[in-house]
Amino acid sequence: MKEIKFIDYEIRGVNVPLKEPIQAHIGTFYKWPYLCLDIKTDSEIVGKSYIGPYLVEQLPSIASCIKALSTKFKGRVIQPSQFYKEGVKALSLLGFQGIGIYALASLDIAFWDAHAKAYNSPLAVHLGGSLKPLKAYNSRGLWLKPINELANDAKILREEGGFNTIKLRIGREDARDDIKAFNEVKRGAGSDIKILSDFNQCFTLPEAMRRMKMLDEVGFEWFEEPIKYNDFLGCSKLCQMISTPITIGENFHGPKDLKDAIDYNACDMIMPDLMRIGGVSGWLKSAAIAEVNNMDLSSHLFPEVSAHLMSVTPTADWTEWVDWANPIIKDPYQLKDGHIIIPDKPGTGIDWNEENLEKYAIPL
Ligand code: SMN
Ligand code: MG
Repeated sequence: MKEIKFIDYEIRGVNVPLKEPIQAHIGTFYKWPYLCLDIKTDSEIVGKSYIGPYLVEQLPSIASCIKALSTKFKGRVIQPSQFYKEGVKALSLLGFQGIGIYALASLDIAFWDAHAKAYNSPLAVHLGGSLKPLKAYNSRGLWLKPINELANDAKILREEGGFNTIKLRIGREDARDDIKAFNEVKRGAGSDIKILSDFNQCFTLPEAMRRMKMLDEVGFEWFEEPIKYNDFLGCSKLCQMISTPITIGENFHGPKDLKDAIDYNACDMIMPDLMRIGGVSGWLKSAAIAEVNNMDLSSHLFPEVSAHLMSVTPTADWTEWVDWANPIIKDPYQLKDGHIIIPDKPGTGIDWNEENLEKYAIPL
């Protein structure tokens, strides 16, 4: 074991082109923005993290929030859990939600990476887990695009990682088109493919009631975010009437939101997002809450660090795979038979592809 001190940090912004544009009810994106953080220590160890806060124009405000929060920790021995506790306390004056928690997550992930590196362990092992591959679904496609393209896309998505599960974005104007889309995915990827679905909050509650009843028997493995993300009461009504499991969670800002959703019976399963839940520390607290509530937990985006965390999540279900950050990662994570392989390297195993960080750089 080695005690290491946090000395300084470097933060870089990038906007990375996507192989295929994202077309969802939350928007159309051709590029995906990231903030890449390097925590410098008094040793050779550098803690690294990335967050992807959706809105490229907000990167500078989040970067300045990281700067303000980081001053608390400078010159101190890195203790991620203690730092998280102090970070949350600091946010009580800014607000626990939004860019404050994104900034805290960015620091927290990098501190945990450095801490695991100081013990020369992969993060998953450092936290008490293993390098066992995690079952994953492919989520990097099947957007709200012409239905006649979905069969071919689904075949490609299945084959590129040996996946048996993929996610389809739904909530088309005509519900019959969602059913057609489902059938096209089955036709292209094979009748044994499992299909998750995501509405991305496109309905009002009455619309969701009508539409989800029509789709309930189609065979989707889950329905994701049918209505506004924080309408827990509305979600609980949907859970009462729909038999397909309903999942929410990518918009939980911190573990308290996750607890509230469970208390409301707002979902049948949950899917926190590493950035919004508060990084590694926020995740670990959420995983404990999920465990005592017998609630299956899947991950949202950030497949690399999420894979480490799913390894220590008692109710771990699906790890979401997207390859959007691959261009900025030196050795992108590998897939095998529909599973994500955690690299046998100290920390998270994330190092930068410096050439592409420069190529896609945007000023902060
Ligand atoms: C999603 C995430 C990021 C961009 C578009 C859509 C989606 C998901 O909600 O769960 O993957
Ligand atoms: Mg979603």
